[in-house]
Amino acid sequence: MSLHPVLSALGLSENESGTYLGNDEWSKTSDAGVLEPVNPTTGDVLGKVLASSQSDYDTIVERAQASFKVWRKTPAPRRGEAIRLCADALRAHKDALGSLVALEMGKSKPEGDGEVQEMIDIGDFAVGLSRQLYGLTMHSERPGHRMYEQWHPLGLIGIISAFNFPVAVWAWNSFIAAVCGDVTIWKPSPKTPLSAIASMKICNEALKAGGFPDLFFLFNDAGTELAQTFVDDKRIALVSFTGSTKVGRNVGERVAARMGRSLLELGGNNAIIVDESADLKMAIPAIVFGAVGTAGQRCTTTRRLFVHESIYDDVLSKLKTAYAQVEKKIGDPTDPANLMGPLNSQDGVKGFLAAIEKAKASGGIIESGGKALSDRKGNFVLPAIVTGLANTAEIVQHETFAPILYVMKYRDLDDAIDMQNDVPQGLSSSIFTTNLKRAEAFLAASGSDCGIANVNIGTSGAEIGGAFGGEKETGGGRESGSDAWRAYMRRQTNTINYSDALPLAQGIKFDL
Ligand code: UN1
Repeated sequence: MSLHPVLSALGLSENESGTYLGNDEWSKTSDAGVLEPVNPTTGDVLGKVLASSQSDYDTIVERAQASFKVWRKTPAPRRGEAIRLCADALRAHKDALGSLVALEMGKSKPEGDGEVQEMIDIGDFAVGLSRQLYGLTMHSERPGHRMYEQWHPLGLIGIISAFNFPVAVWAWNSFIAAVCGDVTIWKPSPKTPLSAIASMKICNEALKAGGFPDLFFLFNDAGTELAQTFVDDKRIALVSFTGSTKVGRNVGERVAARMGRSLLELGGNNAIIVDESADLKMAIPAIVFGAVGTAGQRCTTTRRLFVHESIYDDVLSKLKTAYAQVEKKIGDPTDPANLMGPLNSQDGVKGFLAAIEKAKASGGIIESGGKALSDRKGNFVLPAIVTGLANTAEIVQHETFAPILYVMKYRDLDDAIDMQNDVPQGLSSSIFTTNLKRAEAFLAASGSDCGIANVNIGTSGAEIGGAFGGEKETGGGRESGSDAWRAYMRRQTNTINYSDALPLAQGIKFDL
């Protein structure tokens, strides 16, 4: 095995410890299993990552608790300074880390760089936020009383992230949590441990140089045992989980059983509606980026398309032309000329092919792609456009984490909105229209039921400034911008009596 140049550019070796224990120490445990992340472009193993043991985990939690005791007393703007250093370090490493994300996850180099940009952006956002963790003041009903609320750090935050955003989702959680005064412990996807290790090294070095305590810890699990310990651990105040609805449901139930908090970012089944007034010069590229970007492995990927019947044939033919262009630019994701890389794993390819078979068996017509590129190494597929299925078809209702776009026709906008809402998931949605009334109808309370609803923008590619997340089986969590920070803090309501009397609320009399 020869070391890939993208790894050496970040100072990584063929054998890495997957456990950051704090105190500038990476675990030397070698009997807890090994992760072997695979290059999805070639099928070759990229390196070996030593997994963490139960005793590593215990050390991490104990050190994180000790760190929290110090960090919670550190003024929030000072906490912001720590994250400013992390964002600056990421700026310096953007190209190298973006390449590693492309290499290990398989997304295109511009999307890998974009993911690192999201980390930088959330870092900047967190720095500003560190001076804006506002509470409200209320008017007390009692004379001589003052009432207000304040937000305190919550404690240890657990982050379980998925392979598709191997670094940005960690930053969304850990940077906001850090300015909130929390300490985070990260368990990344076993498919992308190297991107996680590199991110930890970059940020922890920056924290150390700035004289800050350990805020970020990391462990990697070779099986699922430690992950379960983590989810069940009462010392972890909040578990932020990104992944499938199936696993997320289990995480949510287990955390609820111990009265902990969870933040769930689960599956999506995102749709775009294209009405008869839409500007197709914008709609077509937005649909194609939404459907084939990250090879269909974003939770915000466009999976369903509802097109007004009057322009249906035109849209379908334009899409097929665009897909033919994409097919010419499928290849090594670290080459910036390519638009689409491989799927992250062979399991992903199997899921893609099984969905195509199921679509065909249900009467679906494959208008474009729908095949694995089995003449090449790696996990490459041709993205699929499928017509002829109703929104109610089982496969259309299901999130297949691969580039498959189901295209359907509609006549009335109300029907299109009903269909777009009629799935178990509720993450992202959008409409392409130049008609103000239809745009507003889509955004109204009776419109899209998703956490994200856009006009003349696709379903993927959300900015960090807004709250990110969705309804129904997407899990209800919100991360990133707006007031999502509140999930990482505990609210305390304070009433102070500065009078000489003791009036009770609601005018209750209690005379001794
Ligand atoms: C995800 O798909 O897991 O909106 C997150 C987007 C990105 C985040 C996606 N900013 O596509």
